[in-house]
Amino acid sequence: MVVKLNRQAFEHATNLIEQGIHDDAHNAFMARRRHTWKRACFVASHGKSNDCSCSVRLSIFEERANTMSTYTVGNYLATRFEQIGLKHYFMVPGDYNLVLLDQLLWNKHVQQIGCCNELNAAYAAEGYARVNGAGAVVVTFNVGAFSALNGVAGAYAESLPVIFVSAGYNTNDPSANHLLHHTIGTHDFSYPYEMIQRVTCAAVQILHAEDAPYLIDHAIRTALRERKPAYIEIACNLSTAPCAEPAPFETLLTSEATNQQALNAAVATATTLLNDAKKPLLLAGVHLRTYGAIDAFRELAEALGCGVAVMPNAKGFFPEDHPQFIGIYWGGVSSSSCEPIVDWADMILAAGAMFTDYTTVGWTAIPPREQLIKAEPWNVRFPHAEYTNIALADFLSAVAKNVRKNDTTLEQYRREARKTLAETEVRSAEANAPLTRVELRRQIQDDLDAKTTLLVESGDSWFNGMFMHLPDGARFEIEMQWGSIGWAVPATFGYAMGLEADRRLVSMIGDGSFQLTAQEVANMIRYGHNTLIFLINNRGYVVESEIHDGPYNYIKNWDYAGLISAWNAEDGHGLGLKATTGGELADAIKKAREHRGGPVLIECQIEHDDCSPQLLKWGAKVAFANERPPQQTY
Ligand code: TPU
Ligand code: MG
Repeated sequence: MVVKLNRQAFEHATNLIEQGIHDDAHNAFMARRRHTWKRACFVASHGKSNDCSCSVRLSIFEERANTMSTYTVGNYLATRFEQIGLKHYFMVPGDYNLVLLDQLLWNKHVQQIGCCNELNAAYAAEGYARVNGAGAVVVTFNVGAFSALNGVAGAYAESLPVIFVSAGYNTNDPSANHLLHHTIGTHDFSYPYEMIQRVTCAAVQILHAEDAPYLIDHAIRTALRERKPAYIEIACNLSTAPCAEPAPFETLLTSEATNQQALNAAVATATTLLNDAKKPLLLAGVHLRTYGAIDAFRELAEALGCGVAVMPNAKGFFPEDHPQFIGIYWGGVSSSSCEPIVDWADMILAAGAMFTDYTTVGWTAIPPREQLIKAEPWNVRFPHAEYTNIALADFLSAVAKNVRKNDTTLEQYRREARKTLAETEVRSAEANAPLTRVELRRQIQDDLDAKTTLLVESGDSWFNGMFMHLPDGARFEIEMQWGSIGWAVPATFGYAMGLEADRRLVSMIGDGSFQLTAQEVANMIRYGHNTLIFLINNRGYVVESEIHDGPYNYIKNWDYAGLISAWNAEDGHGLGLKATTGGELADAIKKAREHRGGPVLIECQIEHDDCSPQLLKWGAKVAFANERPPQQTY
């Protein structure tokens, strides 16, 4: 048999065989060049070129190749993915990472999920980490990594461990003085790694296969410990290189331990301050979930018996049906009756709180230093002392065991709340009347149940979602620290990928934000997610209009509901509906509840100026904070 060989492919195959690389995924790839592969096998085992009909000798060689190396660098990473609890990872292929993707496919327990672009893939991994504890995104060299960067930085800001994997250049290229595609066209290879280092808690470059186990483990261990993204770059010619089998997963996990002396001192100080206070109050912050302190916080709340307010980015971390819940504390835009009680308290224990311009309404809602115990992930700040090396959950739980009951702030809240109850009741609108924000909110509120996660995008959706009541068991997701519009669609996709089978996901997304990353709805259709999206079409960037208006806040309208049929193409089962009245919305929600096999998008059309009163107030305060003139320094 005379076989015409492609010289380059032949050399590549010979090279791989010499390295002992021969697995299923690689076989599938090589099927297209079967003859070249067989000839290379034969030459490798006989040292000369010949007819490759000798299948017995060939299989002996293949067997040897298989036993020579059972693990590759890519397999190692795939095993670690599985061990950290990933059932999916998100990716976009590119020539540098194709072989790595083959190597990851080798692990059948972790599914590869393609996204429309790398920004979406990173957001999807971030959304997945919210529900699953960790996520991963795999991209190609530079062009893929740079696109993903916004989502990775977002995961850092939101404290979510996302393993960010990129293929790197071939290890031979720097010394060969080569110029490469997907670079800025210089011989400098250092800038991507340096840039990514700034938004990850650990960044490693695998340039030698023997370093892979240590470096991969270091990155993953740091990400899990610090609850932040970590970067792993694997040279494109190393993912198939032989590699040690991963050590047992337990060896990877190390947790920092609380310093017992510091804990004792901090608990004694906190107990004295809380017991001496007349009006103690608890404030739940965003880090409670990140650092596994939700249960300990509740334990402390029940021991203290006081009022419990929740910061906007911690909504859902203390049950809203709990008798001690007094609402969302967000300064001047707090839920009804909450702000006066927080202002009235004389000692506040803020657990895992982050006081930023957004969460404090332009720095107008920070409890005074002398009335604040600020329990942070690894330290506790008192008015006159600070103790470090204390895990948040350990601290809260220990204080709970020492503190005396004092329900003064809760009793006062109940008095206040009785006064304002009548104001918050909302009656349903006429079915044929044009849809309003109040009616929209009322109907979405009615649609929430204990199995729902409500995910809200930046914009007025924050405010609409924030002041909805979460039934016990319902969850809430918001990206308040990073606040990048376009997050919600792909994060919804990623979150739904990791969601428990008996739960449902409802997302509220503004028209402006939707336009950034809309195409990921196509993948919700591809994977048959039963997600419900309320697309709030208020014709533009209303949140920006309320901070500072101008012509730039008005955008091209789209037929949002109509997009679904385009994305369905020949095989999808998404459903796009439009609601312009309360009656149409009620009808659409009913249809959405019954729909199966794909997402439902309900385009809700409301007036541009029909926004939350809280947004108006918040927008004015944030604008004021933004517009502070530069300080004179002379
Ligand atoms: O409800 P609404 O109209 O406020 O929401 P919509 O329509 O989604 O508009 C959001 C407008 C908005 C912008 C333009 N919110 N924040 N921004 C600024 C911004 C720009 N680019 C990114 C990536 N993130 C941002 N937050
Ligand atoms: Mg809008």
